[in-house]
Amino acid sequence: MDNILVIGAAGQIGSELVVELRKQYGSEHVFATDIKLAPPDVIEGGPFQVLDVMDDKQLIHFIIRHKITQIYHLAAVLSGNAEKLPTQAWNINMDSLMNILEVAKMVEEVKKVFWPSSIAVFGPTTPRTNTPQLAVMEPVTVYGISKLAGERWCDYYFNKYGVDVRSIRYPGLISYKTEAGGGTTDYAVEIYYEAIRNGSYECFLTGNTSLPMLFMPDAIQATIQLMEAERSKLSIHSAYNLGGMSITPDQVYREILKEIPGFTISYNPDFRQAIADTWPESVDDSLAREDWGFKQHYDLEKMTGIMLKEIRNKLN
Ligand code: AKB
Repeated sequence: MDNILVIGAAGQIGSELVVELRKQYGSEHVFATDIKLAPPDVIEGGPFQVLDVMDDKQLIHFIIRHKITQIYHLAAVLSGNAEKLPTQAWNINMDSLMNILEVAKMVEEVKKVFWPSSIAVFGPTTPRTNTPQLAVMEPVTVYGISKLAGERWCDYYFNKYGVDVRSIRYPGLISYKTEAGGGTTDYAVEIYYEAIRNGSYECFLTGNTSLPMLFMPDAIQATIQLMEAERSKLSIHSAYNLGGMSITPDQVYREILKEIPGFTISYNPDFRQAIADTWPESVDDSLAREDWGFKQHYDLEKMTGIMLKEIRNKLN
């Protein structure tokens, strides 16, 4: 029986992944951890503990004590925040990953590791449409540099030590449960909240900035699917491209407008525009589809209906 450790369980991905993993593996087998408190259903639905992934001794004790066999390491400083504190972000993103890779190398019971990469690994010299899995990669953000270095380390630990580490280059993730924090794609979550709260939204990207995005249920399903895939089927041990839907703020605005007729938007691009301008507009994820069966179920229209309904329920 697997015992699963989720690091970053209070975050945008972690808070939803824990709930899904507990349905599939049993509540008592999924250990949610974070340095801050997680949403009530994560804390009450199974084991939850405050754990700092930067503390390698505490980490290894936890893993041995709870006979952990799979680790999802989701804690990271995202692109926007990383630009404000570059050296701290680099240290957090890299040291935490190295702690996890070392533990997985040392503790034989740990069979698999998941670590999220991002479309931020690409840069201004990468082809921006239908970006291939293998392309020029010259990221210009601290976050992107840390994700690219992380991918290389994952591949290294796989080849050198046989650590079975799996990863996805997530596009922007859109969800209603936990608001995103400090990313360049955050507008695509904020816009729904502000449409309901205020009926207006000031967007920090221009209306025609096209970026790949994925609705959280698709991202959670993809993540678990990749972790459950047969190792022999996987041809990538750095991180798989994942595209989802390519959308602009203007398209999201128009979709919301169909349900909230008075909704208004204004554009006031900030430093995140320069980041978005270096990222792909769309991504070729054919390898994820071929190797482990990735499928996208939600488009902009379907997602918008659910986002508005769920955020209304939450705010009420
Ligand atoms: C960010 O905007 O920093 C993240 C990402 C695309 O990795 N959502």
